[in-house]
Amino acid sequence: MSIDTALTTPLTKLAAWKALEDHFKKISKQHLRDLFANDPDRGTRLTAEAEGIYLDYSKHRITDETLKLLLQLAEESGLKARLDAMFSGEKINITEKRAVLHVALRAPKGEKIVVDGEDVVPAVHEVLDRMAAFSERIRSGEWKGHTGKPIKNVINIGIGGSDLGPVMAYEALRHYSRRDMTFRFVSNVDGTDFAEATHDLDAEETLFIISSKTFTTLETMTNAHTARDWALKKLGDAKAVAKHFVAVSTNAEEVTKFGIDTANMFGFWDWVGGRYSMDSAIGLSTMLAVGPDNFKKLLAGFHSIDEHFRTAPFEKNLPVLMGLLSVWYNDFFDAQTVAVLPYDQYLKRFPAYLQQLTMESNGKHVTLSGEHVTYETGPIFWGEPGTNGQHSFYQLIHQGTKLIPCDFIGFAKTLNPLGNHHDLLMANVFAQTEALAFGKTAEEVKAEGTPDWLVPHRVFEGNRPTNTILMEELTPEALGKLVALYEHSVFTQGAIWQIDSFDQWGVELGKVLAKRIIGELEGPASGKHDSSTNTLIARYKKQRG
Ligand code: G6Q
Repeated sequence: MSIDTALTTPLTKLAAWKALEDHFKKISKQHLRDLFANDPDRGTRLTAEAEGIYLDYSKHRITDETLKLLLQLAEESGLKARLDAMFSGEKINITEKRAVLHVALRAPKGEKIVVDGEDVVPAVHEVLDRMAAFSERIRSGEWKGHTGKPIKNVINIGIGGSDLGPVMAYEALRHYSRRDMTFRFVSNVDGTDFAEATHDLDAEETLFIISSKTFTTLETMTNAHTARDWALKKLGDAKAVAKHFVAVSTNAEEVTKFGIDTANMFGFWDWVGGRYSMDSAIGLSTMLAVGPDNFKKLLAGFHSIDEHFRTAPFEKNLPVLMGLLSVWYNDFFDAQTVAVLPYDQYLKRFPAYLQQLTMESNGKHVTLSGEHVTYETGPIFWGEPGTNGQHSFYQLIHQGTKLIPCDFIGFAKTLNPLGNHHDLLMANVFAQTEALAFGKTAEEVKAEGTPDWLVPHRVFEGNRPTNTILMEELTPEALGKLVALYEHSVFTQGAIWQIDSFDQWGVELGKVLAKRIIGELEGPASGKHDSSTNTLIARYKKQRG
């Protein structure tokens, strides 16, 4: 079905949607205990594997019929046509009239992706090559700071998409990073962020990467100017900027105005959304940390899942399956959130990264044609690494009144073999998904000798759905695969919901409103706000003194 045909029919009028509504009534009360008992092969059958990612989706509240209808929904929604449109450079971000081509950032040399009549792949590789050459100069010590010392500290200044990917990737790939160098990330306009990131660093050995697609973002530009003052105060010469500041941006004019030579600027393009940019030049800090070869492996991982998403039949397509299951809970079970639970300490920032990827992409209230949606769109994403979360919020997932589908992510091999730590960690993954699915009945609790009055408190209803994502080892390649898996799952969901997953008008409003009030904090108050805002501004100014 073409995109246009798909979009002329509202989602809730599609045959598959109606069939799913009826089907939901029939199976919503079925328990995973019974689904497994009646189907001994379920745990091997309802799984999919591609590019080293094993996805077990058997512990979901679905039957073969559910899957059939969800796949039919994907067909009727025109997912294939939308996916092809993205890969071929069509302007599918319709509100910003932009192509959406993060997949081009990891396309190998020689592939061809055309936007506005121009093949963009050669330009992608030209920037990657410049990044690699620069990284080698910094890492080898050939690049010297203003006073002749090699660079030992790298600080990325950026926010949102220009921060969350780099921080997440640095933490995730710390095992592969240069241990004799320090990497820090400043995002918040709260001066504390900058002060703490720099207080123990020597400016002579510090490089700032100013990462901003627009080079006009309030937080980033404030931090960038503070960084320049900090560096110049210590280095005492405006010429030092050339050796201690580089920029990652699409805005050469503003970069020049700031005082950074465009020879030290790494570009990207308007068809890279901020939250999809960690594999563009925005990943410069990642490349500096892990080296160009590992960065290439990261890109290769992304690309392998791009190809899988583009070519695999939907019933075996990991991002499509994950996206459809997310729609199933979000729209039929009314689940409000999804918990992402990586059982790997290196992935501690992965949930925060996914929060932006998923919520900024699919937190939309109108369809592509501007109609208010009549169904739920993007769920709230949240999470923490296991096993830490087990000792805090898992209580609510197990015994609370809310249904929270969870993604458990684990690796067969650890990067830090220490005694039996890894087996203990992974035992918890398997135990948690088992407990969430099957729970513990009153009979089982009683059989343990629990007094009657305590039995209800110790019952676990189970029937809590989970994905288990198992991979061999957390390598740069594996990280690329994992991120691409979620990117394309987000795409799948957005396509079904008929929304623009690639704009972010909700973010723009905050940027405008804050600018208006800054003037009032620094000058006379306007008194033109509501009574609450007027009072808060007045009180702040009085207490601030
Ligand atoms: C991401 C958003 C947003 C953006 C930041 C930073 O998709 O657009 O998070 O990345 O607002 O923008 P700049 O890179 O332009 O500073």
